[in-house]
Amino acid sequence: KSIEEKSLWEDARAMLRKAEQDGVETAWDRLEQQTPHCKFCELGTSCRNCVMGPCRITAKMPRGVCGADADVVVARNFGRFIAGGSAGHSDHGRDLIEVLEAIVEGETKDYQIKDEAKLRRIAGELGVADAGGGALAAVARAVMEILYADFGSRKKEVAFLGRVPEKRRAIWQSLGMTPRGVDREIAEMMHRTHMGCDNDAASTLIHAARTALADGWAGSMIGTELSDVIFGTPSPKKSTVNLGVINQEQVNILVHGHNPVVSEMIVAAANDPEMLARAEAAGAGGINVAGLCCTGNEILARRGIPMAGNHLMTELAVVTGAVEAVVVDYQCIMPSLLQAAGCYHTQFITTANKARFSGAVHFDIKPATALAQAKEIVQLAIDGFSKRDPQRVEIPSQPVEIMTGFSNEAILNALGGSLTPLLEAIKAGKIRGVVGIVGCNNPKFQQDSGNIGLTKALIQRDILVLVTGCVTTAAGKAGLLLPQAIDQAGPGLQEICGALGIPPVVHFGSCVDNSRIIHLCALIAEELGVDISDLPVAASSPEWYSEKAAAIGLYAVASGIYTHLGLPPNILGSPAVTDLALNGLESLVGASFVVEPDPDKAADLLEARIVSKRKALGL
Ligand code: BF8
Repeated sequence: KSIEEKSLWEDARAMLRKAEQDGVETAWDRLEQQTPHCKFCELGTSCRNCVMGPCRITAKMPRGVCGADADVVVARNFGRFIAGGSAGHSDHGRDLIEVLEAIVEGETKDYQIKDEAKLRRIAGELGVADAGGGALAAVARAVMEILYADFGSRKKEVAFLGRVPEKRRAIWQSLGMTPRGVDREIAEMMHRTHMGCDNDAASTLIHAARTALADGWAGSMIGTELSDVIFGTPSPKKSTVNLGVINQEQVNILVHGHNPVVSEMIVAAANDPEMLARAEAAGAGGINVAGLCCTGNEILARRGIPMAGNHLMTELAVVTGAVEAVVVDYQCIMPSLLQAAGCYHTQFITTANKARFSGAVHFDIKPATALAQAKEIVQLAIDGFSKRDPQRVEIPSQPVEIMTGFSNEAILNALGGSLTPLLEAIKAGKIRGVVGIVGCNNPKFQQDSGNIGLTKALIQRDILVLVTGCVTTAAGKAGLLLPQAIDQAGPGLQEICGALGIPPVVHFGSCVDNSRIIHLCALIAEELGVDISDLPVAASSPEWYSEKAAAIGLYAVASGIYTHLGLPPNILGSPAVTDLALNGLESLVGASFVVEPDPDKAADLLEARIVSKRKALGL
């Protein structure tokens, strides 16, 4: 692939050229080495679940040693894939409960409850007595206990199930899909996929959906809601995006990973006057914290901290040669970053015991000592500033301005406190529908071409786009997260977004914040007295790569949202599983997956779905 074919962006292309000169290997290089991929793994027909195997299923060898056929093997592999993704988001959510516990127990002063009103609102929703007037610590403790219990076994259903429209709950109930405890569904998925358990592909897939629902309506939702409680609920603000946010004159610290528990402390430490004085004493013009991937989305939405890049920009950010430290927590952190950092003066700093990288500087960040530890990390970055080699620095591109900070609360606020204006705009066809475009980069695609192609095609058709995760950075770089981007939208969106002063592409946060989108869909469905599957809404992940993205896709579908993927998961080796994903789920949960790599064709499919839903609603 030429450099132009690898990425849509000038900042990426410049850094790909520099990486070649500097001898830094990137994901694109490794993809080339790994291509062609193992066909059995691609089709999902290889099984490594026991040591009678490993087995490969083919026409000539239609069963593994245990007797499992392609359908069973593919379903088992996909089930475990979904369990992995659900575990990632949900363990992230649990870490926030632990921080809330540390606050409640008085073990930390570094974290506080920033959005008391939201905590009380959630407490009321969860049935906590005296949620509005009780002592804050007692209310917080009660919420903590209820949410901890969401990870256990002795539950009939997860705590936020009350947010799900009744019609949807009835569908789940009839299918045995109602999510109980997060850990329970994940453990049961591992159990079912052990040799000799669930040998019915459809049954395994139903449980995969239940596991994914436990992610969306519990693990991720807890992650979002408690992050808002502890760090504040996002509200609209301006920021900037792309590699140009790296500052030549300053100590540059990039935070990467997912949980705001670490990145928020790094931001706080970098703003500490003493640390700033030390940076100046080291000859720097200040301390610049910028984000990568989803923890970047967290501090972008809440604090307006600039975003350096999405998934495939993480290595390239280091290639600028101007980064003193990359501070990571967990998920989506390429192990290669350690080698890339080693080519420059960049320190690679890990902060979570569950995400260690051999050779990295490690801090086991704990709530009680988080700020002091974050200051130590910032000090390491300041110390690194003098080691930067100016000859090897190249910062490409000028930052692009963006508008960020949309949450359901912020949307309601912008609408004057009720969803009615939004529903009226949808009914009048000014907003014909809403699509959440979410997820990743994958070097199998030209970086962000699918993300941007689809976003532009939809807004032209008066379909409002909500973005999260790595699509945020893509949309931002393309100038689509600014109110003036309504120029590129259809007349209806121009009118509505113009009147509200919001962009036609709305940043809704990180990947766990897809829970905001399903919650919003549930609120709209309730308001209209219909099911989520009746709404003119859809989801898409044009360039997805991860287990987590698959879990998001599956909880969207199981929640009734038609979901487009730019490439299929590794299931094509089973016609039965593939047919269920693309067709059969429609009759079960009222939505299915559709796979289409071409963004314009994908836009046609999503538009057609929206048109049919509008028609069915009499719109
Ligand atoms: O959780 S979008 S590449 S960073 S998996 Fe990862 Fe995909 Fe980015 Fe956020 Ni989500």
